[in-house]
Amino acid sequence: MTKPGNFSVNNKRIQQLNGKKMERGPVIYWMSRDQRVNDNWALLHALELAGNMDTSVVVAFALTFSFPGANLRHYAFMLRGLMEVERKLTAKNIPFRLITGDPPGSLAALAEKIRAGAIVSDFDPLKIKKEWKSELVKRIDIPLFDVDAHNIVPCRAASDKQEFGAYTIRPKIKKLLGEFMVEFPELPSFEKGSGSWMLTRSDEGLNTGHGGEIYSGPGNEVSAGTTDWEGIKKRLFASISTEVGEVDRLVAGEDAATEMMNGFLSNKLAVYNDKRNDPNADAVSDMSPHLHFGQISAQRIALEILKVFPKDPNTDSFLEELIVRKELSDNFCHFNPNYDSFEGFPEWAKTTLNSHRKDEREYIYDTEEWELAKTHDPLWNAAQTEMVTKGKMHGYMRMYWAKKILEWTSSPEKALETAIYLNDKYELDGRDPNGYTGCAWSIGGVHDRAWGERPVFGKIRYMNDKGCRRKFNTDLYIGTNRD
Ligand code: FAD
Ligand code: FO1
Repeated sequence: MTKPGNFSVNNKRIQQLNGKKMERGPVIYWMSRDQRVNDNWALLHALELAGNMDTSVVVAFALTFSFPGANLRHYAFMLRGLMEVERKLTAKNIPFRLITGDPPGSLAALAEKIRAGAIVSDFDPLKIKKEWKSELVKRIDIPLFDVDAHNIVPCRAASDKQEFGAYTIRPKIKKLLGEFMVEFPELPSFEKGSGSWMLTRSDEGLNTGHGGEIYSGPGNEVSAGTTDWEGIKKRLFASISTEVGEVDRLVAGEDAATEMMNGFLSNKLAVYNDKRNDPNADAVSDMSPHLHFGQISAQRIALEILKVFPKDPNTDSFLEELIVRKELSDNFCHFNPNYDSFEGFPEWAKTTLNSHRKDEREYIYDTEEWELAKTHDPLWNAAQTEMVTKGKMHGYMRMYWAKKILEWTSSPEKALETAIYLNDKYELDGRDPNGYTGCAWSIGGVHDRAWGERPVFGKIRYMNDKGCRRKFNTDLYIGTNRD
């Protein structure tokens, strides 16, 4: 059994977050943002580290019951994807461990328990993940690596600062695409008991036979062998909000994501450029929930397009969204810690919004009226209803939806807070850098320019229902999204 020592994971994807030296012991891949087995540079790097050190790999997912803004709708989708991850890893004889409790603590406990030699995490620009990693670094004496498995061009390679907009990051990304848009190496299978690729003796310690679960510390549990998903779900669903129902329109998991990608490429890509801004046309990929949970790699989607489809306005505009827009969001969140507050807006936007703070608002709604879609505007109510009932608002409507919240709320801060609250509570793809950036673009002019000045908006780009009516059949959209 040859040990794959090198999966050609480009070094520019990898950053070591502490100065510790590799020790002899299993390598933990701490799966978090990129919840998939195939096309996962972080998993591949953990395997190549383990191969070079002649040791084994354990994939661990630290499940917290209190992920901000997350509820039944999101956890149900995520857990379904994780169950498939465990099945796929087990088929390759790569052990998977679901650990619960506070992630930094439970990771440190697992590393201690199996005397791990290193931990590999996946890059995530959100503050919560940076906090988890800096907390973990304080509790371990082994290397913690961070691998960008989410972006085609790694966020830290594309730029070393916050970019002004798509027009400034696009050339930087395009210049590097040749280096990073490569085919993924095949993920090998590891025969059971194949010498060093099996877990070291210490892992046996995990399987202590307490019904398959051991407790590595108060509140921290480590599954062993196959995870007791029903038990986990029972405990999790008893402790989170179940007010927002599951979305059954979209099937979770890596296989379903691949099927959806193939369906989009063969049936919808050809009309994407013309129809993508028409919420009545089923012309967009619907891939954002699977991308958010990392159940498919954006690089996989791009590779499949470039392999099969000729360069044309449809592929260009889809890849612009999938690569430039999506990676611009990571750039914004990574370099701007105020990505979810008024402070994070560009200076010109703060100035203009400040000078219109006292403007008379034609309407002022409170959170409950927004949440229950009880405004005077049937088009806005339809967009809110689409998000609440289907778990995914059409991209064009998200801009209109957020801009009306700015127009009919007492302050820009309240507007941003309301938009993020509703977006993260109801969007299956919420709690994502794309969402914080989308709200900041709509309300605070991030990545946009100044437009003609008007009440409340100042020079922030304005949208109204007349503009929507010119673009698509608003009555049809309202009719299909009635509560
Ligand atoms: P497609 O048009 O098929 O695009 C394919 C992929 O490209 C998307 O899945 C996404 O990864 C990326 N993409 C497309 N548009 C954008 C964009 N404007 N910015 C960044 N990436 C983009 N996206 C989220 O993933 N989560 C959110 O919570 C979210 N909230 C938003 C809130 C507002 C106010 C706005 C204006 C935009 C928001 N977006 C969010 C961005 C965008 O609307 C969605 O990514 C898109 O609608 C997802 O649907 P799709 O996958 O069918 O899109
Ligand atoms: N990541 C984790 O590592 N552990 C979790 O328990 C967890 C829960 C969760 C719930 C909803 C949600 O939308 C995301 C969640 N994430 C969790 C993070 C997710 O994996 C993504 O990394 C980020 O949300 C996107 O950057």
